[in-house]
Amino acid sequence: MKVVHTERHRAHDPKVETYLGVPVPANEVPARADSILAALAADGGFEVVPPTDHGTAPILAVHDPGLLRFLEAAWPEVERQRLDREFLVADTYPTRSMFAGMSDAFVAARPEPEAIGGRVGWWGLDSSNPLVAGSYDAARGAVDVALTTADLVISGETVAYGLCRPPGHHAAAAMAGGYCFFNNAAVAAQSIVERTDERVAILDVDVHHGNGTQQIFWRRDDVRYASLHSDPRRLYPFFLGHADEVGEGPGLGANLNLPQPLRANDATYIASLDRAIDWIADAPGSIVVVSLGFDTYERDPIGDLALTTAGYHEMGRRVASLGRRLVILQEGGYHVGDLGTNAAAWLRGASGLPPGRTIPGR
Ligand code: SP5
Ligand code: ZN
Repeated sequence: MKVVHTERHRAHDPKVETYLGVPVPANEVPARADSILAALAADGGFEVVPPTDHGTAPILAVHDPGLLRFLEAAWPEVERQRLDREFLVADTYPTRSMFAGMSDAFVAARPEPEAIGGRVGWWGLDSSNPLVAGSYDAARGAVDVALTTADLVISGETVAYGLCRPPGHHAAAAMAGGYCFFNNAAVAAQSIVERTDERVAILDVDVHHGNGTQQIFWRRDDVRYASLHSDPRRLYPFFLGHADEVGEGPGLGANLNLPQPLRANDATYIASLDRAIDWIADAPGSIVVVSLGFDTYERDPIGDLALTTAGYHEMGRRVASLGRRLVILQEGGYHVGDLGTNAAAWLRGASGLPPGRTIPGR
């Protein structure tokens, strides 16, 4: 299997994030990609290839140009003002209640602030998403990885894996958040729709609901979105991801959320996965974009489900059994020690290979 990867991700190297206002070690770190690459190299069945530069046009096909302008300008502005800090997050957000009673049109006409402190809240979901000196460059690299993975599949590979870092599925059209800056999977899906004129499905198996992907395709029927995730009553992103979110307008019925119970095991989870797979099989299209997270893992430090390495192999096997070509893109997964082993297991399953010797005896 081809693996698309670039060292550009290293530029996004936050040391600290904040959890409920308290500094804690960052979770979304370069060592995640190292873990995956090491496991795939040890396996031997993977060929690493670099991405090609796709420019900003595919990003602007799903994102507000203001988000791109902000992300590009944010760190230079921190430096220009000589703000002495290692990362930037907001203090102040345009929360819905601030605009209660005001018309949609009036709210939509509120101007983007000029001050950096206002802009970072305007374009951000949450304060545990540190933006650092190299975040923009790394995020551009992750989009190129996603698009190159889509290119490989469009030009004939049955499956390819993009080691995207930073991840993407929390990023909405006009919002970064949740360790995500650009929505890699949404950009790839949009590009596939444009270039194949086919419908595309996105299957999101990160432990968190992909609120950004859902938002981008909410009113569309050409990209359907299915997500398995921890119930948002318990876990980030808290405000979206419930089972009654089914899309609106032309997109009505093209969004499927399958919230999972606390500590869901392989059997429980895979029963839901089979539902999502059947739902995708019901619609036309030959390509599925997989938002692949391993924060569903039993030892993940921020998730609350209990999947195992063996479960990942079975998941990959079942997703491949759809018989569609797969553009597999990395999202979350924060148990750095076991991340690579889990990725290798999933990808071996998706390739129709047995679990293999990279599975530990544990
Ligand atoms: C792509 C992805 O997986 N994004 C996840 C974003 C999660 N943001 C909230 C993280 C809060 C971590 N809190 C750690 C507390 C452990 N008890
Ligand atoms: Zn996640």
